[in-house]
Amino acid sequence: MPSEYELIFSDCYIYVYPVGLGKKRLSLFETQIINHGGKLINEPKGNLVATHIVVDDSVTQNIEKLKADLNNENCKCNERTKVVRTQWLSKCLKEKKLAETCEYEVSLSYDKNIIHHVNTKNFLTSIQENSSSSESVQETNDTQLSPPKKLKADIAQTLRATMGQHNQLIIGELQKLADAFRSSGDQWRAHGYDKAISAIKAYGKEITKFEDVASLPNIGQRMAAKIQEILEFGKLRKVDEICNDEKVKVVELFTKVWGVGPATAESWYLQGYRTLNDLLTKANLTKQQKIGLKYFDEIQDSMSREEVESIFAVVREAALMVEPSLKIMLVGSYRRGKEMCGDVDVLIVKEDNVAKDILTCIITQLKETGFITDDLVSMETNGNQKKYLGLCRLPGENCKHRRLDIFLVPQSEFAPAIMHYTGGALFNRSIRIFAAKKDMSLSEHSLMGGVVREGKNIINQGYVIPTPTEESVFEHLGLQYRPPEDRNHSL
Ligand code: DCT
Ligand code: MG
Repeated sequence: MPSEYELIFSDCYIYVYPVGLGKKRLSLFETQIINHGGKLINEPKGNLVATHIVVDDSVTQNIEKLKADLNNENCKCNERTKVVRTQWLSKCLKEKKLAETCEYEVSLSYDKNIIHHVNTKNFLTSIQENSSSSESVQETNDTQLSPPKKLKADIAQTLRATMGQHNQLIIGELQKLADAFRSSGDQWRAHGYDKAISAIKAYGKEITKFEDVASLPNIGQRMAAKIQEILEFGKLRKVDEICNDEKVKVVELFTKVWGVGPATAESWYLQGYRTLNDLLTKANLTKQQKIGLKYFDEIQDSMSREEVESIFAVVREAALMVEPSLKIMLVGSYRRGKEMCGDVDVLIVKEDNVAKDILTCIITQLKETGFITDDLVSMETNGNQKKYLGLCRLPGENCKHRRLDIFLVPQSEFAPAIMHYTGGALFNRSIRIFAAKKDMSLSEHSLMGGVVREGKNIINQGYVIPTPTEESVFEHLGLQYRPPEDRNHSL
């Protein structure tokens, strides 16, 4: 047990009743109890009597089920056992002492059906069977039995099993808020949560207490306090408030439709639309939004790296038939090593002197075979880079429609382009901000030096810095090279 923890629960035998908690909150509470000297009652065969049973708020709505479960399984109780809400745990952790339970108790009339008077003989036998020889057996009486310390091996095992889960729980809660703020159009707040998530991912160690996050970059006092709340309660009250709000839920659903931004989603909400079916039957939809709705489920679904590779092979073959000198590569989340990808991002690099309208030829080819099924966006930026966004489907009965993005760039822009389309979005954003601080500017086209800004406005574009490789972009920025798999969070 790490020495910096206060041994708040050293005299407690606590059963955390799992119903309504979810795996991650359950494991978080159990770890906190163990870290703070408590013993868990989680073995159905054990004869330990719980001093406390910790339950989720929702349990109070179905006390009969709680009673039945306690009667049937894991836990032994007696008249002194306190059934308390999770907030009691939080209060103890906050005050670093065993708090009074009265405010948090769940009334549960102990009839004799749920009280297991423990047979002392069995209990002692079980202690002797379970404990290591060096651990002493405490004196007991038959109303309040004091079981021995839980085996160290058990504790270590529980801690191992929960490793990594706190960070996931924290990230999960913060992500819910980031998504809600983003879909409501509050990009500024959403970015704040993105940056905190990024910092937690970059931290790379398990977060178990406030001090772990208080000094991390991009995590201010208020964010740290939210993380502390998650560590204590296993969830954020703000998530419940915001994410359970009908408007937020509906707007979030609508912004998931391809081609729908926060303003449109909100106006649909204000027009009284609440479901995807309302949109389909009543809303005024653009061509893209119609496609987004038609393939809503398929687009939401992410795909394996193998599927990305199969789609890429089809695009690659068509592209090489159009122009054999092209360089074709997978970028986006695939290049960053993600196990599951939201879409297929393909970068095609052409020699600067190749003139023909390559992208149109490739798309025509892929449509003729039925591989590309729907167009979303086809565009040209700065007369040079070209972009195609659409939907495709591999042959075969069970194959789903997948989002396919193809970016065509000239060789002279290769390095900034591959960096941009590899992403991730947050990494791109932070490296651009970093460049700006050095009077440079980084885009998908180029790295510029000697840029002069007045506030947000660029008053002198500066000059193009030659960057033949990604490494050279990092070098000019004075940064150590980061391989794509290390670009899943901000700088
Ligand atoms: N990009 C960006 N800013 C954005 C969106 C995208 O800089 N707001 C860049 C970085 C990644 C690249 O474009 C491809 O974008 P997506 O396909 O949307 O993202 P992804 O990282 O590939 O993730 P996913 O698996 O969801 O496609
Ligand atoms: Mg992608």
